Amino acid sequence: MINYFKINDAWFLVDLPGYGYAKVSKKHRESFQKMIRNYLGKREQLVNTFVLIDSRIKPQENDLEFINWLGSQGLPFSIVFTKADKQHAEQTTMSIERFKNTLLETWEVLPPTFTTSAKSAQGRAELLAYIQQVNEMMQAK
Ligand SMILES: Nc1nc2c(ncn2[C@@H]2O[C@H](COP(=O)(O)OP(=O)(O)OP(=O)(O)O)[C@@H](O)[C@H]2O)c(=O)[nH]1
Ligand SMILES: [Mg+2]
Repeated sequence: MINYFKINDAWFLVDLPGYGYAKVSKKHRESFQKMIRNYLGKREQLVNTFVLIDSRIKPQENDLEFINWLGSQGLPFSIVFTKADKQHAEQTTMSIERFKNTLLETWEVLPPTFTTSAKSAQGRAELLAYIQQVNEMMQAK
């Protein structure tokens, strides 16, 4: 399911399903991936993709693969590390550093990253400010 959220009558926030970790068959996962890549690749109105990554886990092959795909297609994206409330702040920092270092093995520059929690609202202001900035840039074009 793709969920569209119309914000301020001005732009859409689109929620796509998880592309790999879901507890479904390999075949199902592959068709999900195809659908998501097709959507992102063909959507001309697309301004930015937020890749949500659980801040507790070590870099997963499917996340890295997807991020590398976005990069190879020249699709702008940012990484949102989620669930920061679920562990000590130092652990979150270490986990995110590990993720960034893994990306730096193949990429020269990192995309914008955000450390967030839906529970504590950590990172909310930063993320909203970023969205506003990106939208203003779009309007200026
Ligand atoms: N404590 C905590 N729980 C969270 C946070 N973000 C999400 N959750 C919980 O994690 C569960 C999964 O959240 P979803 O937003 O449905 O995850 P999802 O990645 O969109 O799942 P799919 O769309 O199925 O891939 C829910 O029970 C949320 O309440 C967070 O920052 N902190
Ligand atoms: Mg979801």
